[in-house]
Amino acid sequence: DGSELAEIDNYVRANHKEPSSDMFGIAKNKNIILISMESTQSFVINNTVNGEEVTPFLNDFIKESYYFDNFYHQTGQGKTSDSEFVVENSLYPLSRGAVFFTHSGNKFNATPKILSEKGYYTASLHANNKSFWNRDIMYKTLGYKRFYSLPDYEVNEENSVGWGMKDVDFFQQSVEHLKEMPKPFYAKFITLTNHFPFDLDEEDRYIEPYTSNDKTVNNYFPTVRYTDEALKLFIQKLKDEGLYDDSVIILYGDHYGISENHNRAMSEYLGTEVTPFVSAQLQRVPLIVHIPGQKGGTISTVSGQIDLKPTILHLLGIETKNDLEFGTDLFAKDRPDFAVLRDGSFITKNHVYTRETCYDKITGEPDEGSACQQFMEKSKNELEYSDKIIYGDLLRFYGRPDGTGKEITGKTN
Ligand code: GP9
Ligand code: MN
Repeated sequence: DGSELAEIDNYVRANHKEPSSDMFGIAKNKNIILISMESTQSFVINNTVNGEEVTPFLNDFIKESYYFDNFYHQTGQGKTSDSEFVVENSLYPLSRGAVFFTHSGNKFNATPKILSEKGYYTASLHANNKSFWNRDIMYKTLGYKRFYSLPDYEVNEENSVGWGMKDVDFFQQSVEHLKEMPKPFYAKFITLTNHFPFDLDEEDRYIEPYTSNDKTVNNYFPTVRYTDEALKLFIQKLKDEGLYDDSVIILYGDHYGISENHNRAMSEYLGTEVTPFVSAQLQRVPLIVHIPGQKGGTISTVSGQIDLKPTILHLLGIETKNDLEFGTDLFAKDRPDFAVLRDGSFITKNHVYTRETCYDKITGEPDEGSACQQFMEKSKNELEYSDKIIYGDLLRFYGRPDGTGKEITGKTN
């Protein structure tokens, strides 16, 4: 009955954190450029392979942006689509299947929908078949006005590799689409070249592969480096077109690129054994937030993709205190250090809990004390509450009829 929704609502209310007054509305009416970086994990940032930087552009860009170095992906089997889901709804994806397929008929209160209502033009850009991950259907549910997919790009033999259009060409052609969009816009770009099995043409290889007996790990580095170059050219183009200063640019990694099947070569590369603790720490993905006029800095709060929605809305000066969601503004002064992964692992300020073991972050060794105990229920609750919202399509009963206040209506069954 409706009490289920009331319980979830109470939990969300109790955990809501007020936005930082310094940051709230700081980017009001600016464009939002959201970039999903395929399979990009944090370990490549400020790192080298064969003595060469893997992400020279991002390493520079970070210096003039906010960089979150303890930011985790929270995806499950729905991979890229799960990351889109969690980022735009501040709800967890499901433990099985892809919510983009299983619940595209639900009611959601996603960032594109909220921003559309505030006068933003909203678009997703991805040079793949529109029905991949059921995006064409789900994007309507999320409130997108336009999906620039395969037919909106000139794709040929020359500018394709692996899964499809090369990132450099994708971004270059996408700028033409951006130019024709009404302002302000919320535009999401999904890169593709750095996708397993990390195929790349010789001419696009800016660095040499790693050398181990694991081809996947070896080839990962040159494709990451290639996307880094594509991003550099894209940002330059935004500057040339006069779009840079009017846009908040947010880059994040969608999910891991190197699975646990490659622990041996990864141990070699990292110079440390990939234990379950290290494996959980490898679920960090980069999050870079560039705000015009802001110097930025590195922020080490433990956080996840679930936190992006309230963060973006607050930067634009839009309140979220009546939204049913599980994330916390990344700039909120008293935000807790916390991220729960979809497999139930969780990370706090000093601990990592994974595979039923609580690890001390500094030593990487099991902590026999009760440090993780207090977060176990929170982790379980959040995932369960989020699942209930999705399985029960509970946002149907959670209306904001006048666009301002929360109102719980009707019964849930
Ligand atoms: C495909 C792209 C990659 O359109 O999003 O999908 P993935 O396999 O990473 O989910
Ligand atoms: Mn992906």
